[in-house]
Amino acid sequence: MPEGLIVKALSGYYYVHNFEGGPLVQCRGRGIFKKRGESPLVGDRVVYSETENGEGTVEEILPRQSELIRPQIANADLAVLVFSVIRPELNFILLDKFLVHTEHALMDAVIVLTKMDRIPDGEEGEAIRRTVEEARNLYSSIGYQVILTSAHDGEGLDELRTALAGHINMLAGQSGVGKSSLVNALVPGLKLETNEISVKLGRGKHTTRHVELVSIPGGGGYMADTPGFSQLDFGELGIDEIASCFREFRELPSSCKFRGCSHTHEPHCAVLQAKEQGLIAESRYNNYVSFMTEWKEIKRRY
Ligand SMILES: Nc1nc2c(ncn2[C@@H]2O[C@H](COP(=O)(O)OP(=O)(O)O)[C@@H](O)[C@H]2O)c(=O)[nH]1
Ligand SMILES: [Mg+2]
Ligand SMILES: [Zn+2]
Repeated sequence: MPEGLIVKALSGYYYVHNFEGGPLVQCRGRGIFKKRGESPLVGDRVVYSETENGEGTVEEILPRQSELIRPQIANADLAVLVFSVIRPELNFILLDKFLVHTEHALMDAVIVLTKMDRIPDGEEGEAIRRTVEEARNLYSSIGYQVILTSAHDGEGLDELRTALAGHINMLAGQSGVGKSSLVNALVPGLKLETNEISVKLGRGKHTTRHVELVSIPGGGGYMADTPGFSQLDFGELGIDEIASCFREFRELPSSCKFRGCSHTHEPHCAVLQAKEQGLIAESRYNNYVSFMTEWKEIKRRY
């Protein structure tokens, strides 16, 4: 029986993209799923059978690696963190916050800087280029790929395509940074609306916004058309999880003297020592401290 990937779910139908190509197959789920309390999700790899009317039946959900809730999607394994270099300007606090959340979700991340074509000449432009270089050096030294792009002149798009290949990708980033423009540039013929004003969803309100996966041509993987990580508080994390979501803290060769070390004042703290030695960047450390403060604030409120 053929295998494929669910790219869309709507009104009880699952739309399956066969890895070999061809049109989407409109499928119903097997009755047994309901009985077992299973429900196929966008992003699930499935085995399906073809029925006579040109439709199909999802027969089996292949083992799921992960499941995100907002947007609801299975097997998303790469977060594409989009920041523009100008308008809005690069925001390292937000970047580090996204990275905490992607690490917590066990997703790898690539950092995509957009609007490179928009950097002006002169002093302002030079300052921006310095910041971009700084960001590239810092985050690639931690182990994240950083790609400089422009949806307008095509800079970096081949590199981005290569990074996304073979993954189920999810975009994240503030509104206006160029997420939709980027997807449109990667997928010829697609016309996601740009300059869309994003509607803030009320907390706890279950507005179903269905997510769809767009296949990136040329074996380039899939991209979710709905951005993720929109609610970026630390409510779902434990206090000691924040530090472990900083990749370079987690990967230090030595460990702290005290278990449960908060890496702020304790003697023989490996993180503080690494910071002193310049192995951990000031900006990353400072953001860690402010996230810890924010975490305590949130817990106090609950
Ligand atoms: N100059 C330039 N403008 C861009 C680029 N990418 C996006 N924009 C503009 O930035 C605005 C917001 O883009 P959009 O894709 O809607 O951002 P989103 O909210 O993140 O989806 C639009 O006016 C785009 O035309 C780029 O690479 N270069
Ligand atoms: Mg958009
Ligand atoms: Zn420590």
